[in-house]
Amino acid sequence: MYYNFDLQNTLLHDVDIPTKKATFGMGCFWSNDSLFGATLGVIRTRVGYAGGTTKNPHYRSIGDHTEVIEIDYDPKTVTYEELLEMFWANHEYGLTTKLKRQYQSMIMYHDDEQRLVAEASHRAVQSRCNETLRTEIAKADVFYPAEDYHQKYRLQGHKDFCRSIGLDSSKLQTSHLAARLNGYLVGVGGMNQFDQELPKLGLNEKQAEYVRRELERNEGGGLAC
Ligand code: MHO
Repeated sequence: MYYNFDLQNTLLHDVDIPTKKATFGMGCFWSNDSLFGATLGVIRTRVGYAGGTTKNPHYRSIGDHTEVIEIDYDPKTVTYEELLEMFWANHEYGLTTKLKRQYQSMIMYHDDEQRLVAEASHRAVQSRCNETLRTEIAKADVFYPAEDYHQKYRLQGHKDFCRSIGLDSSKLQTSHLAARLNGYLVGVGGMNQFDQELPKLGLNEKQAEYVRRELERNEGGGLAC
């Protein structure tokens, strides 16, 4: 495979393969969106509110809902077990951490298989953890997508770049490229993975250079909200 620097490439917004869904609440959804977006096997991400009873939650009127990320993943490339490992490794879930309902630690399963795997992983983490886990496991119910400005939040900070890849509101929750860039731009995924994926993402050389510069600057910097 070679990389053509001159031709106008097709940007990889749409990936049409069979996917499964995973839904996690693990604190502020901006950072989780970047974390999972750059994970191999993750096809699309969107952030929103779920797990509560109040109707039509919004960021400023979230009611009893929780900030969650909904992931469309290719189960042939990444397993639910692997996504759960990332879940446990990337947020606070001890009962002594006092957090509001907005940031509840939550696994929302989409089928019985996911439920069993989630329950087993909960037991395994609990057995090596001194405090009681605050993580809830519940059946995925209504997911309310968050406002556009919360989707791919880190990527949207790069206005001109977003314009250059044609990112409009119709693509914020569906674009594979946007999910990836939302991670790479803050240093998630790493340079090697970015360079390997570059030929299929369809970025031109100027865009690729922009991403490399940001990736290098932010790598290892953490994902604070
Ligand atoms: N520290 C951020 C959290 C945003 S998040 C989407 C803020 O206060 O705006 O919960």
